[in-house]
Amino acid sequence: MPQDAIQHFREKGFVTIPKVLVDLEVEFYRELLKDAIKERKQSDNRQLSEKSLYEQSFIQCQNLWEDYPEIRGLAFNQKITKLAADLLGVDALRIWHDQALVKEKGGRKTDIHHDQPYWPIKEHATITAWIPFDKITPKNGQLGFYPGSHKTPKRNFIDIFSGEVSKEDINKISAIKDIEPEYQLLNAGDISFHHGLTFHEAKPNLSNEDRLVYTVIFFADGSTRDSDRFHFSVDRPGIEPGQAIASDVTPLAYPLKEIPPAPKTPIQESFNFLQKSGLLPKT
Ligand SMILES: O=C(O)CCC(=O)C(=O)O
Repeated sequence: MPQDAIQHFREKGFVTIPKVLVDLEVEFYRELLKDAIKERKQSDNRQLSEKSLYEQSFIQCQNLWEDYPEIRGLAFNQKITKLAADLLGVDALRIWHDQALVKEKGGRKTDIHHDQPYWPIKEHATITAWIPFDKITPKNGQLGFYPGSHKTPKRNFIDIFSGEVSKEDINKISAIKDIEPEYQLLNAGDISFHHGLTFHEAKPNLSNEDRLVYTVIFFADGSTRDSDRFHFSVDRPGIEPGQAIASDVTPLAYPLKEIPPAPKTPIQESFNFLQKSGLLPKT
């Protein structure tokens, strides 16, 4: 890892590392992901216009690593996890969750937000690897970051789930005041990393192709749950506020002795509707 990439990440809260995956890996995982998403979303026949505004930003399938053993090779890829650990400056990482984010052709923008408030993790050593399987241009859902916004430790919960985020709400975010987003050009194989506190957004997909992206979120081993805000990654294994977040739902991702098996912790019945929607694993 070049030192200037670490410097860039620490200063700006994001960085793109070029050519992490070779062409063969890109082709292999692209096909696996497409099949997995098709299977997860097989009962969803809605047109884009029939979906909620949030769902018009992307099709979302979480914890694919559980259902699809071959996708574990990507979620726990040691080239990626080592980069993530070095950028955060930590010795060991756990996976929080993975997800496919397909911005469909014609899909709307992804509203501005930062991620950490969605996660009940007390510490701030969190990072997302955003892995595109298409070339990312200004026309197909390009990701943009607000440089330095991760340095403000305040967590602003932005509700991107229930409709367009209003100008009024955006104006309240002091961490992005007078800052313009920096949009990222990426080729398939390149990986964009962002800190959990970095504000970001993505442009609409004005192209004729769906934009296929897979992301994996990691957090420093030893992190603890800070609140009872619901999250599948801690509520499924019953981790209470104050406890270390360590279970087979969020296994060690770096360093890795061997790729972990699917979690044994069962998925409670209350998650049935999210399983049926294809968001969560089947078993
Ligand atoms: O891919 C997108 O449109 C948004 C990605 C995002 O918000 C994230 O990975 O945190």
